[in-house]
Amino acid sequence: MSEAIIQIEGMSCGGCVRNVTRTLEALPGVAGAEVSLERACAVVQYDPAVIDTAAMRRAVEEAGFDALQ
Ligand code: 9UX
Repeated sequence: MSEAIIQIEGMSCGGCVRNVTRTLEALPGVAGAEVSLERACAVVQYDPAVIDTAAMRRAVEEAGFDALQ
């Protein structure tokens, strides 16, 4: 299992945090995601054999937020 930190811009409330958490945790290969509104980031536990961080960022973008490396 690997850990990645993704910077996420555009989260304004706890609902955004829930949406981003659900979005990330629904991805195959993601074991868990801890999303912080204050720190504007997600700490993601994932299997690098199944998913990469670019796919995670893409999913966050599709959910309506800006994801940075
Ligand atoms: Mo809160 Mo976020 O009402 O898209 S859910 S701003």
